[in-house]
Amino acid sequence: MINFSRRGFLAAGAATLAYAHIPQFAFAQAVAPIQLTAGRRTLDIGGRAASVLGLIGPDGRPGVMLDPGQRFAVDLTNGLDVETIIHWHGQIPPNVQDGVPAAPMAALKPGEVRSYDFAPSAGTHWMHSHIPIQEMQMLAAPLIVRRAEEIAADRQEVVMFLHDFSFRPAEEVLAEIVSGAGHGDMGEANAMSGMDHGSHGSMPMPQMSGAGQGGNDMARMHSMQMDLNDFDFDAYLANDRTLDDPDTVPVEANGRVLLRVINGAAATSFWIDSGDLPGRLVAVDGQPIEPIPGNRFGLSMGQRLDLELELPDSGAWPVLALREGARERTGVILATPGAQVRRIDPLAEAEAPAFDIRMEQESRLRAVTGLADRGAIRPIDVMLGGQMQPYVWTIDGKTWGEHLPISASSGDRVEIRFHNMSMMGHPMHLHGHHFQVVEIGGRRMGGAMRDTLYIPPMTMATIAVDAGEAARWMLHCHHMPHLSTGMMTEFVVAA
Ligand SMILES: [Cu+2]
Repeated sequence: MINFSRRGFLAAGAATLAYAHIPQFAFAQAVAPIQLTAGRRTLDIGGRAASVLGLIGPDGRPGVMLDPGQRFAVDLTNGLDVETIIHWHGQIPPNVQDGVPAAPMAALKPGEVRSYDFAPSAGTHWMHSHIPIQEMQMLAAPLIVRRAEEIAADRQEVVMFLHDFSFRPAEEVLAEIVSGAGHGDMGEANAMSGMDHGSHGSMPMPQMSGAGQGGNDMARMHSMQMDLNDFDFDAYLANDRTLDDPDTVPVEANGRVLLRVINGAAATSFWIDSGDLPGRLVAVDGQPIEPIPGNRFGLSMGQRLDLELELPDSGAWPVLALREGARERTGVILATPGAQVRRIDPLAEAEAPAFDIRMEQESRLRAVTGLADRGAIRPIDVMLGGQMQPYVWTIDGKTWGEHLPISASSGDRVEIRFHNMSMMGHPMHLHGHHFQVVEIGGRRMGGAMRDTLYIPPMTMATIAVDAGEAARWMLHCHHMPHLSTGMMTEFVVAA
């Protein structure tokens, strides 16, 4: 292993696991910034060359991994021939470093280099362009910040980064989705368009009911066709590969693995299925939860899951990501030396179910460390609306530009109660904060700490957040076509 005599290597800024055991405080300030480049790369998808975007770190691999105590000190180079800007998803940087075009910093021009420097939040996070069309082209990568206890744990860490991919230009894919010609069940979706889609903050919602409470109205809503996937991508990728040629990770017999799953897809929710391997869900969105045993957990766009897996002996174990409501799947293979790896069909025999339509998974999550109790708070109601035709998705009946900001003062406890009045689910992401899920369907809970909460169709859930830096922070849906049509508002924090 590496010892102190190799500090010259560290100064090169390579953020790899190899030196993870070296105390960082001794020379953290001396470490040069990590060089990160937004550029173009070529993948092999089913034997066909695919030109995609990417965020390449100093070791030539996607993303950044930081040690405990290490600052997020990054020089980002825009190696593209178009403007870009990168959002550090799950981090709480100073607002000026948050990475939204013109909010407040302009995007980086081609060739521009910009320096970032802040104390990062630990956990499984990621980074991506905040321009939807670029995120769809895979301008996205892992951003892992390790905890001291993770370094001490006798556990191998494996990252599984998910994406959906089309050979067609992203502009064309987006245009087809937005035209309503994608697919999905328009007739049923239109059946909902007679409803009020939430243009009034005070609208009554008699049909709302809680997770698992399923009254007649709720049953009726769920029996109507919800729209799960509004585009059939050409491939679903785990670590840039399909199951035709999957990422095969060498593991030790009888070992323990921490699998860090990141859903970087533009418009696909997945179930993570570890099959024969017993697992435990130990964190969501990089935040520890009280562990839940199981071998199948799901995540929507923007969300992360940390799964601890126990390897029983030697062998090869696929860990699959199943596209919700469909047969497509992707995944990685964990294999001990010499193990026989059998091929897995990228198409399952049966469709995977819809992801968490009654928030049953979310309802089971409990934060290890939640927000301090500050008594009853009157929630701010936020309506999520929209439909397939015209393909417009709204927050409080508005799209970006005409949006109604949500206001708070720095240090205030705020509760935001999302009402999804549409027939698609919306993974809602708040910038610059970690929030706690405190209510699902009217039932209070000390739920998970997160930065992205999936609100399924015709469902209501509440988050609590302590308003942070006085600034304008984005609150938006992480479904990229939804975001591109303006499903974004601001959480405006006053001093
Ligand atoms: Cu959405």
